[in-house]
Formats: sequence, C-alpha cells, structure tokens
Amino acid sequence: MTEPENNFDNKNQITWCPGCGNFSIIAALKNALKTLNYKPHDIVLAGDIGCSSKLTDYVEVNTFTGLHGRVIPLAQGIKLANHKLHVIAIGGDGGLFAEGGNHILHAARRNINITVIVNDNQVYALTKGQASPTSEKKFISGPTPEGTIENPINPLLVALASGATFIARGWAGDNTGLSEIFAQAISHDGFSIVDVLSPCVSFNKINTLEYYKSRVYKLVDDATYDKSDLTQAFEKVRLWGDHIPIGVIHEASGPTYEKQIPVLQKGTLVSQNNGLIDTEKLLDR
Ligand SMILES: Cc1ncc(C[n+]2csc(CCOP(=O)(O)OP(=O)(O)O)c2C)c(N)n1
Ligand code: SF4
Ligand SMILES: [Mg+2]
Repeated sequence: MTEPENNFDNKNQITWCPGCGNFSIIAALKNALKTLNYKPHDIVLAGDIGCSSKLTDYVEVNTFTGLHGRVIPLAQGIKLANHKLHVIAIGGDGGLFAEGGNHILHAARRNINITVIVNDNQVYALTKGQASPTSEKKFISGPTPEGTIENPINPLLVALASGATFIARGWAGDNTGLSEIFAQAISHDGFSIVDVLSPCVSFNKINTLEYYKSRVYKLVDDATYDKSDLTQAFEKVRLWGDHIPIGVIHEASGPTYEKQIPVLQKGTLVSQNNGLIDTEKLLDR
C-alpha cells in the first residue's frame, strides 16, 4: 500500500499578519521536505522565540521550542541524542544574531549536521519593532527614535569565517528559489545556514518586498560562480546595497561533528540507553 501524500499541514490557526514573509518561508520549507521525501517522524523543528519561531506550531513534524536565542544549542542537543533525525532550527535575526549570536560561531566550526533557517526581517518583530543586529544604520524604532547609530552585522560573513560548510541567502519574494535552497541546505551533510530576507509588513517599512525586488539577483544565473571556492564566496557574501546575491554562496565537504564521536558510531544515544536515562544517578553525581 502506498502512503498518503504528506503536506506537513496541521490545523493550528496561523496568527501572522497578512503579507508577512513567514508565509513564504513555511511554504518553501514544506515544499522542500516533500521534495526530499522526508517523513514527519524523521524531522525535528526546533524553535527560538519570535514571530518566526511560531512556524514550529504550523508544521506537522516533531517540534521543540526553547528560550530566546538558544535554538542552536537546543538543536545540537537533539542531534546528538538522536543523530538519525533531520534537525532544523528556526529563529529570527534578533534571537540568532544578538542573544544567541555566539552559538553560530561554534556550531559552524563544529560542522554539526543541523540546518539553521533565519527569518531575517531586520527587526525584533514580536516585541513590536525594535532595531535588531541586522537593522540598517539610522533605523527608527521606539527605543531608537533618532535612528540607530550602530552598523548592521553581516551574519553570513560571520558564519563563513567560522567555518560553515554551507551558507545561503534566500529571499521571501522568490518562493521557488527559497524551496530549492532549503532542500539543498537540509540535505547538506554538515552545518548549514540560510539567512532569509523576509518582510515584516508591520514593523519594517524600509526593507519591504519592493525594496529587495530591484536589488536581488540569483547566483545560479552566474555561470562563472564557483560556490566551492572560498575566495569567491568571501567576495560574494560581502556584496550588499544595490546588488545583493541570493542563492547558495558556499558549499564544501568536511567531517561532521557526529561522525567524529566514537560512541555515536555504535548507534544513536537514545537507542543505546533504550530511551531510559537514570536521572537520579546523574543528579547524585
Ligand atoms: C532572553 C530574552 N530576551 C528578550 C526576550 C523578549 N523577546 C521575545 S521575542 C523578541 C523579539 C524577537 O525578534 P527576532 O528574534 O528577530 O524574531 P522575530 O519576532 O522578528 O521573528 C524579544 C526581544 C525574551 N523572550 N528572552
Ligand atoms: S509583526 Fe512582522 S514578523 Fe510578526 S507576523 Fe506581523 S509581519 Fe510577520
Ligand atoms: Mg526579526
């Protein structure tokens, strides 16, 4: 008997604002999971806190939500407990690049096989629009009425410099392209990060869909671009302004963290424990 088609849909009521970039991200993600022919029980979506992380409520897979900024440690813990699972961490630019900014450096240098998807709306959206680490300089918000005086960070440059073996930039306005990027990121054997330029229609009136429409171009259309070449990747990832490349910027291979841990070669930790861990003994120690 063939299994019924799975769309990863559930019945939870979606509470995002109409026009929010999260709609494109969730559609692209479900489509990527379908393309990869993954089953819901093989996937864990780990969420941060924020509008973006509500996505975990709307996809019919295993989910777990932690504290703001801590989704990467959470995802790594899940991966190490059961490395057979496909683990995807979802969060926003605030949680992932401010509160939890340090975690990207270490997950990237470890090359642990998880995928990080960032809804980069360049604002702390859930808390009503404060400037985030990727907000453009002079961004006006409640706490910065005269505009921010800090420069934004380039998160993919940071990830690349930390040793990430897969980095990509997506755009919510290109849903098909986004889905292809997600599929490549999730099937990559190692740490992958996709930074998605995504509109927050309620609190970011600068970086709208229209703003990016005239600026983005697809790297796949550039036949001379070699994503395995680190020098080219460093050049491309720094481009910003009138011409912003989207697509896979860098992909390389290397041993994953999990494959270098001897005990994991005997099977998953959960299977070795029969799913039972004596917490009393652990606490006594
Ligand atoms: C440690 C901590 N700091 C602050 C908050 C309050 N807080 C909750 S959501 C949020 C904004 C989230 O922004 P972002 O991560 O960019 O996600 P978005 O809502 O934009 O998708 C903040 C500041 C919190 N919950 N925990
Ligand atoms: S506040 Fe912004 S990010 Fe949050 S749901 Fe509305 S449009 Fe989306
Ligand atoms: Mg945000």
